[in-house]
Amino acid sequence: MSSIVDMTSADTHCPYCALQCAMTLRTGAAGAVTVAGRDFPTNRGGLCQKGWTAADLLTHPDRLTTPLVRAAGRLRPAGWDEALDRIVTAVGDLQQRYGRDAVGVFGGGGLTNEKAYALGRFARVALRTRTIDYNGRFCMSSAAAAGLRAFGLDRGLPFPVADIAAADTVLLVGANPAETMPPFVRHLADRRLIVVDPRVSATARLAALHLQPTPGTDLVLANGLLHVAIGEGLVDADYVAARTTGYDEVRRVVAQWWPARVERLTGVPVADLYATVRQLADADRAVVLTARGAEQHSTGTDTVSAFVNLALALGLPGRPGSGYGCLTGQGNGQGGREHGQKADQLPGYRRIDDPAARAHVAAVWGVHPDDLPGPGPSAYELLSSLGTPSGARGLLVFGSNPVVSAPRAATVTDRLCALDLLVVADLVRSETAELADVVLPTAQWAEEDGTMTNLEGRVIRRRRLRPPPGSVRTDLAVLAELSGRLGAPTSADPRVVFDELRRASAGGPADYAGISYERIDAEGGVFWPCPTPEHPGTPRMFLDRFATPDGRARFVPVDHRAPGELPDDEYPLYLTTGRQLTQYQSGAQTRRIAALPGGPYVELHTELADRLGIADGEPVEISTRRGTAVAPARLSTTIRPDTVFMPFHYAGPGRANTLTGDALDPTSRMPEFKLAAARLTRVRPRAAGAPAGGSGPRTAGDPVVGAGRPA
Ligand SMILES: Nc1nc2c(c(=O)[nH]1)N[C@H]1C(S)=C(S)[C@@H](COP(=O)(O)OP(=O)(O)OC[C@H]3O[C@@H](n4cnc5c(=O)[nH]c(N)nc54)[C@H](O)[C@@H]3O)O[C@H]1N2
Ligand SMILES: Nc1nc2c(c(=O)[nH]1)N[C@H]1C(S)=C(S)[C@@H](COP(=O)(O)OP(=O)(O)OC[C@H]3O[C@@H](n4cnc5c(=O)[nH]c(N)nc54)[C@H](O)[C@@H]3O)O[C@H]1N2
Ligand code: SF4
Ligand SMILES: [Mo]
Repeated sequence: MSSIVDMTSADTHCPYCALQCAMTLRTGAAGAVTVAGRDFPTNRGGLCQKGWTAADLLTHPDRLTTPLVRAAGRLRPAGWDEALDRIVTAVGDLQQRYGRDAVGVFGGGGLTNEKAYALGRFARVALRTRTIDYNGRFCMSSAAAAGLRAFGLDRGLPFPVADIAAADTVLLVGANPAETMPPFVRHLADRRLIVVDPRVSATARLAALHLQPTPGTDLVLANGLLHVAIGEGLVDADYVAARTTGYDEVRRVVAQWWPARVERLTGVPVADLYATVRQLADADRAVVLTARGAEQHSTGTDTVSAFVNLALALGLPGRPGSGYGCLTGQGNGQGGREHGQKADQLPGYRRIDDPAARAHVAAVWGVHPDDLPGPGPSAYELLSSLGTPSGARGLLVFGSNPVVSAPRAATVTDRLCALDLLVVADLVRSETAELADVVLPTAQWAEEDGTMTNLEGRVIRRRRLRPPPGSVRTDLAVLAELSGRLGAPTSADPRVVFDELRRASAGGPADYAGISYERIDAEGGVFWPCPTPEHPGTPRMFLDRFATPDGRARFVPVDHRAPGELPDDEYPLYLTTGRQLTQYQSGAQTRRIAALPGGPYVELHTELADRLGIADGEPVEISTRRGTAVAPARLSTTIRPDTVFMPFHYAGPGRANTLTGDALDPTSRMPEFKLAAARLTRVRPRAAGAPAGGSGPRTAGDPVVGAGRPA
């Protein structure tokens, strides 16, 4: 295994998604970095196109190499001292005038554990603000909330990926890993695969059985499946009696969801309900997995609970080789949600409103527990209140590009523009960085050390190949520098930060105390919880007991609720959004990589296209109550005719989040990315001389960028 001293090669993991495929980086003669897949349980040597091309960004001309500060309305290069002084002065001024919570922090699930931890500490100790949340709220928060209430603890997959590869039946709900985690698909080979998706996605094409529900009706589908399981006598009564509570109440709720009624609401044929339940119940080992298609709804937490109820009734969770799991999305989507960048959280997955947790973490941080702020607003609430009397006036963004990825993005963009201070730490001039007062250039994955926690809960090492170019600093160095200037000095060394994280997490639900860089190097990763150096780590959870006070999993009665909005005469279609293979998230990284093709589009059924007179490839206008986007039509015969799909990776006229709404899940505060009522029209012929929109200079009131920043 290469070490950080050997600067010509490094064994590390991909910078993008939570599968964290293992790769070896090498520096060639001319300084170019090559990428090779490396054998690891999650990827078995495979990489997708994004992984293969990840190193292209290291030397990309768009890469930021110096800080930028806004002067006379434009961003210009500046030295670190000028940039950092400007931030510290503005932070002091805003907190003096408006209170400590007036400066906020927005983090990301792609940050290493060390960075996520340092960001939370920076907010609570250096800024002493309660205003901090992160983009994971937009990602797996509904599954996390449902996992917590059922199992008492949230680890996306409470078992290794290898268990999925050995299961007889796998039910995938709202997950499209063929495009979102391609090497994962090899684990599904020869499994009986059932996919629930309103589109015949690339993953649905691999399935033995594809259920194609109306968007937003997954909860009803799950309740219907449980109804069938009960009716067919397939409930595991011994398991339910020995390992769970609350079954009777759930049974009463699902009694009303008889198959014909479920078919009417979801569009899924009764016969498919029976087939699904039989294939799950007949299997020796069965796994139920949810992802964003089921979760990114204002009913997302309850929907996941409904699938957990089904899994519990069939006796799956905590049985070796079986279970329920959520496919976490971002590179460190798991670890990023454990160490304190969440609004309501302290390191080790502790609650910030728990006095014992506050006392423990305050002692590690050397502050008085009363000086730690309380819980803050959730991501969308934080972003949509910026610059208002109740919101923050200053914001520091690390690892997110909300101008493209936040729901109701035009509103969020206007709020970002209303800030007195916007600081963005990024690798490139993302759409959000373009609006900033100060942009801080940070190191890329191949230039830093740290740990990531993959979708399995396995803590792995990110290893540095070479130092960052020019004056570029690591995020940890930036946070340490800012903390020092604000009077709360910390270390910029990832090992030192990780050791502090271990102490802060000790005794908490996500206990990393026994994990060290040396152990990870020697063992190829360690699964949390791992409370002591002697502890072997925990690949499989809940085998003996769940993490609830009585050790039993909790059934949670959940029933159908209407989504934030439904199609009507004015907006007759369902719009859903998601991902395509070659692009990652807001696209700030992958849109810049020439080898990765892409471009916005609207996928619609040929029947709908015929009705509206739309030809394949023709630009169409798509509108919701929030606004209008324009993108080429992509005709298909496999999507539901009442539903259209857009990828969300693009800025400008094709930005999907111009269209999404702000309905939030009441428990997780997850926005409804996967459902909006929409109208589709052909683009009317433009009047001569009118601009095409989006490509001209940024001006106040621009529908895409929002108001310009004040000079
Ligand atoms: N290529 C690529 N890979 C990625 C990412 C990326 O941006 N690009 N991002 C990473 C991240 S952060 C995440 S969170 C994961 C996400 O991974 P996935 O959850 O697999 O991705 P999505 O495309 O968001 O949604 C999955 C599917 O949900 C379906 N869907 C839409 N509405 C509904 C509904 O109401 N019910 C059901 N059952 N299905 C519905 C969509 O048609 C889509 O095929 O991907 C990770 N991997
Ligand atoms: N309509 C719609 N919208 C969605 C979704 C959807 O399905 N539909 N999915 C949601 C989901 S699941 C997610 S996870 C979000 C993601 O959306 P974003 O939060 O925007 O995620 P990224 O595009 O990964 O943003 C990462 C930014 O940080 C930079 N960056 C990368 N690594 C680092 C680093 O180590 N340090 C620093 N300082 N910067 C870094 C990148 O260049 C990029 O500009 O989007 C959400 N938005
Ligand atoms: S599947 Fe995810 S981790 Fe693997 S190479 Fe692709 S983007 Fe990277
Ligand atoms: Mo995500």
